[in-house]
Amino acid sequence: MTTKSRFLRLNSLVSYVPSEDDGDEIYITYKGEKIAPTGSTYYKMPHGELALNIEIPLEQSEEWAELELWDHDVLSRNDLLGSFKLKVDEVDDGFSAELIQKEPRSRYVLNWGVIERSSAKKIPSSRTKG
Ligand SMILES: [Ca+2]
Repeated sequence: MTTKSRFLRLNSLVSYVPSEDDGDEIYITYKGEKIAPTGSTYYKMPHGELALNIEIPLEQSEEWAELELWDHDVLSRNDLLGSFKLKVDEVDDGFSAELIQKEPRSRYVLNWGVIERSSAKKIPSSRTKG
């Protein structure tokens, strides 16, 4: 038996106005955990578009996903720039969401979609002691 799994796909992040003049040091969290970038502390965000190509598994019943966009700072606390609230109950690619700003100087747009994919049987999670 195969089941279908939904994934939130983050296509790219576009910076129109960074909060810092030389560009922000961006990372993204979901449910309190950093999901991007995976290989480094942050993306040095250029003006323009940054490809993300990240997929996040969604719960079957999940209708909304909220992502937080942070700016990493070395000398002060990291700034929460704002959040993206995404309605993920529909399978479709090619959505855009504007950052709901916490930090009024910055303007970002996230290009995203929801994809569905057949997945193999769940691996049994039972374990034997020993
Ligand atoms: Ca910074």
